[in-house]
Amino acid sequence: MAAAYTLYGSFLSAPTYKVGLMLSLCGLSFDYRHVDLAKGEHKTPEFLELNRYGQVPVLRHGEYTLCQSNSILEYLSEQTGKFGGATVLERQNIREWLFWESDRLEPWFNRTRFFERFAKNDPAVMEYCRNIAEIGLGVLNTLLDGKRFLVGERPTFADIALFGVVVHMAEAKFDPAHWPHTRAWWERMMALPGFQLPYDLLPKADRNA
Ligand SMILES: N[C@@H](CCC(=O)N[C@@H](CS)C(=O)NCC(=O)O)C(=O)O
Repeated sequence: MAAAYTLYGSFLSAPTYKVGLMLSLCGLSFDYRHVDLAKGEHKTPEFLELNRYGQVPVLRHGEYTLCQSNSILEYLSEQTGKFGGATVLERQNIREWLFWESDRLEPWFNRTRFFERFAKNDPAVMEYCRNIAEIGLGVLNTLLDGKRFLVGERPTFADIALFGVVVHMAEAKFDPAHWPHTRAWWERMMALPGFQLPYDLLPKADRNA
């Protein structure tokens, strides 16, 4: 029998990992469809039917076909009642983190990772992206000082969204030793039941639950 959830993505993709991690931490099994970005499978007419932006991840659940990882995390939190905020302020705080991440961290961090792992670019472009990512990592580290998780005492899907990016610190050639509060939070994330690292969690081929 098909699982209720089908995740389309790539094992190399941080946004795919965010969604996979959320599903895993919620104890939800899912079918997986590998999308080969190198072959351009995300730009085929069939895939553009699933995601008009031509990007992974996509999550299918019943009649819904969803894209944009942070938005999918919010959906899964609503569906499961897990990893959400307990109050209006906590829910706003989660959204605040997600918007900040999409603006100040994810694009710069992931481009830096891309340059280091897959294809070098003009050194000035690489340095520009790395510098902004480092400022973002500094903000994250400072705001984690004295806190167990980003919002309150419990993990929320804001933690899952941010973790899904910074987990690739080594591939982006950022030294975790520079950000000790982030490193300590990282350990707390890894201790959560159902936690898996990206390459353990995401298959390299289609898989049914
Ligand atoms: N904001 C999007 C970003 C998704 C994204 O950048 N996906 C990358 C893979 S990590 C992708 O599909 N890139 C191909 C492209 O943009 O053409 C999300 O969070 O889902």
